[in-house]
Amino acid sequence: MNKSIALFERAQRTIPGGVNSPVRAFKSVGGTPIFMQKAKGAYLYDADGKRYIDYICSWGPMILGHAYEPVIEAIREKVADSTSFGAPTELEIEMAELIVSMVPNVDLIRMVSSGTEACMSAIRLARGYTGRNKIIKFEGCYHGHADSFLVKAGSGVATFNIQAVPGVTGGVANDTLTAAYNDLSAVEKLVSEHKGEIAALIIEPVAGNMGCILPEPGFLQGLREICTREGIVYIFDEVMTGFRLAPGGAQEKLHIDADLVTYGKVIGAGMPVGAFGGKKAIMQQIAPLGSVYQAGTLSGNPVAMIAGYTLLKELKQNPSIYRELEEKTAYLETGLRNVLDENGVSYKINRLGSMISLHFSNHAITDFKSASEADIPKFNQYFHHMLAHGIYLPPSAYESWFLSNALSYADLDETIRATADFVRNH
Ligand code: HOZ
Repeated sequence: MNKSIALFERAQRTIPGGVNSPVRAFKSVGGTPIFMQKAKGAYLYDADGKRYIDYICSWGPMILGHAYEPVIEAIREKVADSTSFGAPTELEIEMAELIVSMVPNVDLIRMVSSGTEACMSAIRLARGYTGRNKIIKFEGCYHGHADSFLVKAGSGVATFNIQAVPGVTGGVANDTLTAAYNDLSAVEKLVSEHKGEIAALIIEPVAGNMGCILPEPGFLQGLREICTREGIVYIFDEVMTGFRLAPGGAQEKLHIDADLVTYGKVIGAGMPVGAFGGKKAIMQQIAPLGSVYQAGTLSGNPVAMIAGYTLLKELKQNPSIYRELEEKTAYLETGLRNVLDENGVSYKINRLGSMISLHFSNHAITDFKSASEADIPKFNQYFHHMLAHGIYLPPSAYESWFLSNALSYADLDETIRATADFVRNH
């Protein structure tokens, strides 16, 4: 028996389902989750010491690879000064200044401890600012596990096919309106049916929680126009896209201005960090400036701040990283397309920058419905084939893959070869 099987059996005795976050559970792909021991660069090493090429990157943040030396060194140095003060530090100002210098449309930014917390706080702020209750989100988008977002959500909620989450009250669910991704007319309809009631519209500008799904030309701009016209706060959830698609995230890459932006994961270089920020007129409603209350003992934690600051500074100083990442991901895309085409496989690959996903499908994947009509059982077989070949993909067709710049072209070739091997035998 390998160690992961034994550890999973043991974990289930004290941890619900044996995992601390459901998407790790392998419940939909089947089998036993792999328990990791360490990681370096592009590679993960499991409890038995087996090596995997990593395409999850801790769900995004490891843009420069795992255990990136400058980040580790900075943490080592900072942690000796204390793990938490519960009081302000100069480093928090440096972090805020760095983010404001990198990201368009952020005048003020508040640090929190996760992407969930960032999105939850942004929605409260939008409600406080507008005096309205309802929000619009998109089917298959995932903004963390706060009650308001667990309606037609992506990620684990989609993977486990949970239709309604027990514990989310009817009142909260009724205030969350949903539309299909890329369907501007559905949003127009909601807005006219709920005139003057909608506080915010929140979206993943490139969706990463139903596979990778790209906004169609004009979609995000159309939403911008609706929000401006109707006085709705336009929120970009850049937990995955922030600092990954470009130094200024999707706003910069796609040339769209949001009113509020949320961050997580990347902003802490893998430490538990999130943030929300945006226009001064809205952000100054937050306590202690205003009375929209939001707080956290660990917000701006020094160890987390130094990790994120070190990574973001590196990304700012070396914009060539984005070109290299794009080239590597394009190389992977071309290689996969070649072997899939040669073997007559029905597939769709969606990609923007270093976010990519492969769906076994003969129709375009543009929203949650089309993603769920792809051949999920085939993806599950593919996942296990790749895992057996030392390639660690997300354990669900409803997740984007993330590349790191630590990947070598030899790693990408190995991934393409393993895919060729799969399609020849299935
Ligand atoms: N949004 C991430 C995956 N889609 C979160 C990972 C998790 O839930 O553990």
